[in-house]
Amino acid sequence: MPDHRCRLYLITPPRIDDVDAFAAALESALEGGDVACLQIRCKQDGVLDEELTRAVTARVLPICHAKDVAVIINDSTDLALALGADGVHLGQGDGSVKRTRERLGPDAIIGATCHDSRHLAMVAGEAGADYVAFGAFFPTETKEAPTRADLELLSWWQEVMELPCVAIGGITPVNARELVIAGADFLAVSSGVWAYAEGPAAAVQAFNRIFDETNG
Ligand code: TZP
Ligand code: MG
Repeated sequence: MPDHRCRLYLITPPRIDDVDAFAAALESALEGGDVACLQIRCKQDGVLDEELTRAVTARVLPICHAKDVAVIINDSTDLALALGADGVHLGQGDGSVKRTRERLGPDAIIGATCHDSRHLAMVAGEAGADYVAFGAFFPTETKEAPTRADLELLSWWQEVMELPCVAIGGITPVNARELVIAGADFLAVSSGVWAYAEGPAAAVQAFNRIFDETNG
């Protein structure tokens, strides 16, 4: 059993057609229980939609900050800076962690996609990332994930490293427990919350129940 409580790391849905409707779904989700952060990931066919990122961020920043939920921008340090977000999530092609830290300063949250690689994760940690993200743990339709990560990677990381690790990819309340037990510090979830049959609030509640039950 992990000796700390795992937390939920929300990712925006793959499509947002109506920013106000999404804001309402987010408010509902945050009523469901503890959420550590929201990653704003607005991409169309793998390309960052800057305009939508701006619109979504402006709309949801006050909602998130009222609940102490950090806002993290996917891919773009420029946008994170321009929009006053709390941090940025970098893919392996989104710029160096070191340079990003220089630009955003010591208090910003910087996360790094590390696929299924211990090496990439150690490099990101050395460079000053606040967390490393591993995945995909399960099949997902939200993104074409190039790698599959396994539970052993989480357990190894948790045992050897202090830096928090985030598990991502196809996570739902049905399959989350094993990731928490293996040592994930955060579960990053998109469709498992927004497409949950009983709605986003029930999904957040279900995840938090699992975190409570698996907290050592
Ligand atoms: N990176 C690896 S898998 C993934 C990302 C952004 C998608 C996560 O979305 P879902 O719907 O929780 O699988
Ligand atoms: Mg990216």
